[in-house]
Amino acid sequence: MKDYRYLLALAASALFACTPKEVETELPEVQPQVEYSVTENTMSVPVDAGIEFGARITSEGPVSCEWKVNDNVVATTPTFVYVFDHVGQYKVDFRAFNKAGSAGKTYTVTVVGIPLEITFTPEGSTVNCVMLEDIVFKADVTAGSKGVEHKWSVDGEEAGTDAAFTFHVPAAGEYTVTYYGHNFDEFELSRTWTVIADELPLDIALSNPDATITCAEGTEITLSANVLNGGRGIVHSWKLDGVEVSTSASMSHTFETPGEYGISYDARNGKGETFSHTWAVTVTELNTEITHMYMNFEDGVTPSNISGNNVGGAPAWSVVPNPYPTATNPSSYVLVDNMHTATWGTSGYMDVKNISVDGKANSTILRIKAYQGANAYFPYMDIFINGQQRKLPNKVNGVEITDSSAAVYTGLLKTDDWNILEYYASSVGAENFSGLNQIQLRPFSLWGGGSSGATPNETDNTKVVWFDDIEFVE
Ligand SMILES: [Ca+2]
Repeated sequence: MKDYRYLLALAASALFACTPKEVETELPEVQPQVEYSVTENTMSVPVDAGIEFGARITSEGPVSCEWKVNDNVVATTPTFVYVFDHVGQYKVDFRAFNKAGSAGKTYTVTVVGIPLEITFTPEGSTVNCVMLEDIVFKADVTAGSKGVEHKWSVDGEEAGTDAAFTFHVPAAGEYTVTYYGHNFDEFELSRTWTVIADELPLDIALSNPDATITCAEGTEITLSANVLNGGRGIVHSWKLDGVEVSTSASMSHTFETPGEYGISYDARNGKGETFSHTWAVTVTELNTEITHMYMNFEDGVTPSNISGNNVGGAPAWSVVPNPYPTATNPSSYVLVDNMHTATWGTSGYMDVKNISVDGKANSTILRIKAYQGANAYFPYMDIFINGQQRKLPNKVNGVEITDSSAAVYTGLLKTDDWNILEYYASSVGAENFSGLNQIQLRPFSLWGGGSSGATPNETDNTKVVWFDDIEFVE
């Protein structure tokens, strides 16, 4: 650069001239005498700058001039400007001729390029991030931008050729990001970063994210943990009632016995992040019953094999629309025993005769629904096996009666819903109901089997009870 400025200064201040041949009037007696604006034979100049060369002829007479760059004639004037557009070394020759001879000078010109200068982003050589993050790398060229070509690579694989490169970190791990750039003058620059990608925070999807599990006895429960992120160094621990049963990503257990259980899952990864979940497990008795519906009255017709009390000369029993449809019995039609206008004490008996239904012989339970509202009755039924035996249900609304008393039944019988009453064949000394042809319902019975009071009222003696769904259960 120093040489270059010196050269230009000389070029601007010197006086240069070659005398045109046509004005030549007399022969020169000596070869040309020349002064040069630059006396050094070597110089260094920057590429693409215009360089002025000059020669001043000090001798008398006509002289021809010729400038050559690498042996190519580029000018025939004493002064010329030349642009070196490529880096390299050049030979610049000047020659002045007249009839007496010639004089000249040779320069060796070194044309230098402009070094590539880049400001890189990120600044440091290590980039810490988490997986799946986008890291933006930039090469902002601040000098020597002519003909710059960029090349980015990740672990040796070419990844981009623009000035900016976005690296989408695919997974946890370590990566080497390399930049290589060069410009027209073959100046090069390279840079390397180490990208250290951590995992995402621990995240686990459970096969069952609920807090409670209900299943029947004998059910195998399988739970699994699908580690979505942060699984490096993970340790699983499944516990059943506090006892570890699995250290893999899943656990299975067959619950043989009804009851309440607790399952817990704990996970911890290599960074110490944790994940926990607990399940309250309710194991119920296996429902293996097979039911055989005998009568549900849904055709709206009063069956001919039912008989009982008359009131006012007409049967007290009939099939009617269900006045109390509830979740327990949402059906359309039911059987009613209506002796509301009767003025005498009665148990309101109704016979169901000639009972015939498939499966009865295998059944051990006779089940019937009854709606008795607030009536202070007890649902006696006469079962015609081994004679005529008057029985209360063995199970009311799913609760088995083990200690029979008026208070127990009163406590179990619902006043605002249908009751599910179950009578066991065993209660009349039978293994099953194969021998059953007749039952007699006595819905208005008092404790001990006696009849309800004579005068009806709306609180505990309406003398109306509804029935539905007579079925046998294996
Ligand atoms: Ca019904």
